Formats: sequence, C-alpha cells, structure tokens
Amino acid sequence: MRFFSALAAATLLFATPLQAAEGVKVSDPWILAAPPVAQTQAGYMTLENRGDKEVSIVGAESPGFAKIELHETMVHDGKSMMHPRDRLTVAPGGALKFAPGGLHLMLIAPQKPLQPKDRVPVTLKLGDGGKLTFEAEVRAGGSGGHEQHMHH
Ligand SMILES: [Cu+2]
Repeated sequence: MRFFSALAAATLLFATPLQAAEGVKVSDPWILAAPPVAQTQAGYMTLENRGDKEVSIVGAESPGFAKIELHETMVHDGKSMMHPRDRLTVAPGGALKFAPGGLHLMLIAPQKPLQPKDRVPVTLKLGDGGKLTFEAEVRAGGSGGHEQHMHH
C-alpha cells in the first residue's frame, strides 16, 4: 500500500524527493484564469494524505507569481471574506479540498498574464521541511461560478 501511494505521488509530483512526497497526493490542480490586469488569482486542488502521519502545509511558491498565500474564504454576516491561514493540517487518511468558496491558494502578482491551458509549476512547502511540486493548469471560470476576491 505504501509502495503504491508513493508511486502514484512520484508520478504526479515529478521532480520531488520521494521521501517528501510519500503518501501525499495532489489531484486536479488548477488556476482560475483572470483578466490580464488582475493582481491576484486563485488556485485549487485536492490534497490527500495517504500516509500514516499528519501532514501540514506551511506555504507555497511558484516561479509564475511573486508570492503565494494560503487563504480560506468564509462568510460573515452575508459577506464573503478571505482569511490568511499560516498552516493547514491533514490527518492521516484525510483530505483537504481547495475549491471556490473555501480554501484556495492566493496567487499574487503574476510574472506574466496567463492564458487558459497554460501550465504553471507550484510548490507546496510542508511542515516537515519537505516540498511538493506539481503543475497547475489555468482554466477559464465556469466550475463553481464567479468568486469575488475581496482583499481587506
Ligand atoms: Cu484569497
């Protein structure tokens, strides 16, 4: 079982040391396309912890963006607000879904405008010092409707 999850992770998360990727699987990573003037874009994915230890995400980075923050959108008094999160943890056997209206990677200041179908490398920094790198595909909106990104 361990062997198979490591293998699956290695296939998806190329260029990643096996020990860092072991048991952690990122699936369907994508970035919502935005107008060229946009200074922020949101990234989504599902992260599964198939290992037997808790996994935490403490940050992210990409050569395509100046900075990436971990954000969670929550509704307060009918208003949608984004809250930065320093650390997200996934229990063994658990999963974290980054999706419109909830958790997202806040991708700040794109180095160049991105078109749908572009692929952008993204690296997650893990709490144990490991890193996970994968490619996220830029997609036009449509799955989940419009998410208004209001910064405060
Ligand atoms: Cu955000």
